[in-house]
Amino acid sequence: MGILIKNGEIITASDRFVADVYCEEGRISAVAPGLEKQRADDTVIDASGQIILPGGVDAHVHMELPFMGTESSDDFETGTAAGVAGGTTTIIDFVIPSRGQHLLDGYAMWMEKAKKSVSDYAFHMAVTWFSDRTLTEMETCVRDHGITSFKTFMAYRGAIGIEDPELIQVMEKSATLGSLVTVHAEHGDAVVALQKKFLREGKTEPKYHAMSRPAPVEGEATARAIMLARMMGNPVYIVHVTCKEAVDAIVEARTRGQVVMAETCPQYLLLDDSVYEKPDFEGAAYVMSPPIRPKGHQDALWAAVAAGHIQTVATDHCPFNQVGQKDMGKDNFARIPNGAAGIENRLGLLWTAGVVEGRFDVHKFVDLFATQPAKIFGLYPRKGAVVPGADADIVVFDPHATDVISAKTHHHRCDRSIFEGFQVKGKPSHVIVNGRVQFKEGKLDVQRGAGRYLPRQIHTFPKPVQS
Ligand code: DUC
Ligand code: ZN
Ligand code: ZN
Ligand code: ZN
Repeated sequence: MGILIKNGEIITASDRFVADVYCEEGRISAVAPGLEKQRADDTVIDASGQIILPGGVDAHVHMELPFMGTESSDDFETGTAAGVAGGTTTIIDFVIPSRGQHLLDGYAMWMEKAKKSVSDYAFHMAVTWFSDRTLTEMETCVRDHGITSFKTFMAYRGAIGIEDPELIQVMEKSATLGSLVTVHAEHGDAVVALQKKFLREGKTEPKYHAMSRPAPVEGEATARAIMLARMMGNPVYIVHVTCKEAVDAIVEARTRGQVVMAETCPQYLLLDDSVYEKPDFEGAAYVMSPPIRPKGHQDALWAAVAAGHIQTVATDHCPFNQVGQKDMGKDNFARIPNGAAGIENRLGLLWTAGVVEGRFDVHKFVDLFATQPAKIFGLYPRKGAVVPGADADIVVFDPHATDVISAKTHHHRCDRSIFEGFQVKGKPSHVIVNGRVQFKEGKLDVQRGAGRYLPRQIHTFPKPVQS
């Protein structure tokens, strides 16, 4: 049986037009006005007055990630299901091998965990330490498993972070493979020094997490990563950009013609560091790295998004419960597990704050939400597009509906929402995943294990204009 979506307005990264969409066998087979049912048992969705969007691609999530003595609280099933409820139908998670674990062993472990996903998934490979196998295993990742991007952490030294000489090696190898290096940019040594200083002074509350990772920590590392990529001749993608200092480094490089891409997240666009002043340890819910920034940085991020210097908005979804996880750091901010939930909220927040509030147009929205992440990470046009031949991952979006975000009603397996009480305008009425309606009028109907692993293509980036 197929699905026929009638009379919706299709919005893509470049166009908008009213047409019908027919899906069969998991794919979009036709996009045209006046389509008819093909079979008696076809499902027909009347999308009059609604918008048709490609399913969202969240290029930065961490399901069941072992981290800081615990594990992120959404597994691949609950986390991808929450994504579907929020119009995200593809995730790119990270294989993060522990020290001593080889890349391909990490890959096997993550493949096993991710089998329960309800929607499709891909992986970035984090290089967290070096062995004599690392470089050849990077080749295997790209050639045999379609893992065409590598993640590096300039922070978290001694755990998953690497040193500059190792980052340079990853860049050198990646340049020969045509893959993309992505960077978590924070100056690891500076963070450790500031953490120690605050703890020595008896400053243990959540707000000192943010104060131990101020904007210059990120600005310095972002600029350094960009310069290293320039020297080694690599394109580079900076994950979760939060501050003006990092934006300045990115804009400077892009203006010179260097191929630098950047991602930010709704929490960095919409929250400011007053969240760390909440009483009763509630500030811990906002402990993530990089932290939420003081007022002012958000405007710099919006401007960079509008100008195209930041190309994607992902979530860094990495939930931890306040009770039983965040409270591990009750007496020491450095022990609060870093991360928060967000995969379900990206669509509503970005549409509301971006389109409804007039910061950018609908096409930019689709680009940030689905098309650019799919392109940059080698999933386009199978993902990120409403065209014949693409996977049938579609959001039927009601722009008139409203919603209030709350931990009481979200699908994240997490006891807090960092967006508690946020009002959003627009909400999916139907979410189609791989040709099946998996969310309809507020209710999920997902299938554990229905998601498939997505090997990714190599995306060819333009050559730098000048280097
Ligand atoms: N930052 C977080 O807040 N959580 C997971 C990893 C990261 O870089
Ligand atoms: Zn990170
Ligand atoms: Zn992350
Ligand atoms: Zn409506």
